[in-house]
Amino acid sequence: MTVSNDVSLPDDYPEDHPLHGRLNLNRFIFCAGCLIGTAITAITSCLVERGLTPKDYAIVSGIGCTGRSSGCFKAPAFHATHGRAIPFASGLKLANPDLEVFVLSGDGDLFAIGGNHFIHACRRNIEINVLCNNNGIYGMTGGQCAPTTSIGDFTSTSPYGNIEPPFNLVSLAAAAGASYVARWPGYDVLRLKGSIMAAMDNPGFSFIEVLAPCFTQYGRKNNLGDAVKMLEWLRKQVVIEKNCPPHDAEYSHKNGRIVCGEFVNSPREGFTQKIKQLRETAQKKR
Ligand SMILES: Cc1ncc(C[n+]2csc(CCOP(=O)(O)OP(=O)(O)O)c2C)c(N)n1
Ligand code: SF4
Ligand SMILES: [Mg+2]
Repeated sequence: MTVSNDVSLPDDYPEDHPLHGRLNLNRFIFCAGCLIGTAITAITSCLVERGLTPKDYAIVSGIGCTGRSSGCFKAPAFHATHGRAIPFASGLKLANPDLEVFVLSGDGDLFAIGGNHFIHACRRNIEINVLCNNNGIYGMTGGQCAPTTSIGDFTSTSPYGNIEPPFNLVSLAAAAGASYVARWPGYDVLRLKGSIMAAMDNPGFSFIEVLAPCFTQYGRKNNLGDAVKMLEWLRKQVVIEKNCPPHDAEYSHKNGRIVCGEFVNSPREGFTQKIKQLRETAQKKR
C-alpha cells in the first residue's frame, strides 16, 4: 500500500461528486482506503441534511493524519496546533454560540498531548461535537505508541510489544462528564451519521469515537495486511450493543472485542447557556 501525496488534482474534480460544493476534494491526501475520509464526508452530509451552510458551522482539527482533515472542508475550518483543537473550538463556540462546532482529530492529538483539554471540556459540558478518529497509533509521524494502543501491540516505540494499558475513550468521556458518548466502526456510515445527528441535537458536549484502522503504520507493524484485510479484522471484533453502560464498553484488540453503540445520551444545560444566564442576571442587577 502506498501513501498518496498527489495534491495535483484540479479543484473541480470530480464535478459530479455529491458534496463537491462542500469539500476540497484535492486535499484528500490520505492513503487509499483510510477511513478518515469517511468521517469527513459523514460530518459534511449531516450538515447538508440539516440545511446548514458554511456560515453556520466551523470545523477544527489538530495535528496528524486526521489533523489534516480541516483542509478538506470548504468551510471555516481551522488546523490548530497539536493537542489544541478543543480549546480552539471552545473559543469559537464562546464567541459565537450559534455556530455548530465540530472537532475531528486523532487519538494521539486528543488523548496524549490534548488529554487534559478533553476531560475539562467534558466536565464543562461545552456545546461542541468531538469526533476522534481512533487508529490506535500516531499514524502521520511514523507509527509511535498512542494512549489507545492495545497491550502487546507492536509500534515503532514498542518494538517488544506495548506494556501500557490503553485508555477506554468511551469510559473516560463518560467519567469526565460528557453528555453524549458513542463509538462506531468507521465503515458503518449509517450508524455514524445517525450518531452525528444525535450529537448535534445534544445541547452539551458530545463525543463520538470512530474506529478507523491505520494499515500503513499499525497494520504493517502488526502483520495485519492491507486496508481491506484490516477492515475484516476490525469487523470480527466489533459487537454492537444497546443500553450498555459506558464503563462496560470493552475496548480490547487483545481480547478481540470492541463494544460499539450509544452509551450516554443525557442532555443537560451546556456551558455557553450558563454563561448567557450569568450575563443576564448580572445585567438585571445593574
Ligand atoms: C508540540 C508537538 N509535539 C509533537 C508533534 C509531532 N506530532 C505530529 S502529529 C503527532 C501524533 C498524531 O497522532 P494522532 O493524533 O493519533 O494522528 P493520526 O496521524 O494517527 O491520525 C505528533 C506526535 C507536533 N506536531 N507538535
Ligand atoms: S492514518 Fe494511516 S492509513 Fe490513514 S492516512 Fe495516515 S498513515 Fe495512511
Ligand atoms: Mg492516531
